[in-house]
Amino acid sequence: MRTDFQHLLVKQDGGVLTITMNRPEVLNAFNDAMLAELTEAVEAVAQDDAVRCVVLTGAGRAFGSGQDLHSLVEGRSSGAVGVVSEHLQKYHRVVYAIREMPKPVLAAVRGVAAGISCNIALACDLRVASEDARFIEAFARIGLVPDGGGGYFLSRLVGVGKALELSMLADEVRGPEAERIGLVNKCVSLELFEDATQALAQRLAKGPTRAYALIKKLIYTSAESDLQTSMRLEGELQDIAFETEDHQNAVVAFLQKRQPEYKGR
Ligand code: LHQ
Repeated sequence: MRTDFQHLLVKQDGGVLTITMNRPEVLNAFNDAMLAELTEAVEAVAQDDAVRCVVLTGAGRAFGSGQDLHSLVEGRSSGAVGVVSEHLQKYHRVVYAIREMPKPVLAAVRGVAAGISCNIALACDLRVASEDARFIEAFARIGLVPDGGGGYFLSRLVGVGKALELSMLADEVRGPEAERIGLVNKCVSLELFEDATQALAQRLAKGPTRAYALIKKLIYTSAESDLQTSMRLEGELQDIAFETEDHQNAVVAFLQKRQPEYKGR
C-alpha cells in the first residue's frame, strides 16, 4: 500500500501497521480528504498479509475531534454536503472495513476522541487509552444523534442505560472511567501509552492471525444471534481453524513443551 498520504502517517514495524490521523491543528478532525485517505488505507491494509495487526491513532494531543465543523459548514453552504446520510456513508465504509478486517484493529486513544472519531475508536476490536483520554459522544452538544455506528457500538460495550447517558449528556469520559465501564480494554499512564500500545500490537501481530479473523466473525455475529446459530457458526469456523498451520503447529509445540511460533497461516 502507498504511504505518501496528505493527512495520514503510515508506519510499519514488523507485522504492525500504525495509521496516524494527522491534522493536529484541529485535533485530527475529519475533512473529506482525510476521510478518503483513511478509507483507502484501511481497505488496502486488509489485503496485505504482511500486516497482522493494525493500530489506529491520532497525531499530537488527540485521537480525533470528529467531523471537521469548518468543512461541514462550508460543504453545507456550497451544497457539497446535501443529505447528510449520504455523507455518513463515507464514514460507514471505514467502519465496515475495520469490522471486516481479517486481523485485529487496535485504537490507541490519547486526549480527545469526540464525535465520529470516538465512534470509529469504538468500531475497532480493542482500545488502549491513556489516562488523559477524553471520550465524548459530542453529538447532542450540537443537536445531533451519534453516528458512525455509535448507536450500535455504545450499547453493546457499556449497556443501554450508559449508552443513553453518554449520548444525551455528552459528558466526557476520562481514560480510567472508560476502562471501568468497558469502553476501553486498558488504560495506562501517558508515559506508558506508546510502549503499552506497541507491546499489545506486537503481541497480536505474532498471534494466530487467521484464528483472530475467525474469532472476530464469531464474536461479532454471535452478538446478534441465538445460541443455536452461534454454535452452528462456531462449528463452521472451527473447521477452518482446525486446518490452519498455526493450529497444527501449536498443538505439536504444546506436546513438545515449547512455545508455538504463529505464522498467521
Ligand atoms: C476543530 C474541531 C472540529 C474543526 C476542534 N472541527 N475544528 C456530524 C454531522 C455530519 C456529518 C458527519 O458526521 C458528523 C459527526 C460528528 O463528528 S459531529 C461532532 C463533531 N465534533 C464536535 O462537535 C467536537 C467539536 N470540538 C470540541 O468540542 C472541542 O474542540 C473538543 C472537546 C473536542 C476539544 O476541546 P479542547 O481540548 O478545549 O480543544 P479546542 O476546542 O481548543 O480545539 C483545538 C483546536 O481544534 C481549535 O482550533 P483553534 O484554531 O481555536 O486552535 C478548534 O477549533 C479545533 N477543533 N474540534 N470538530
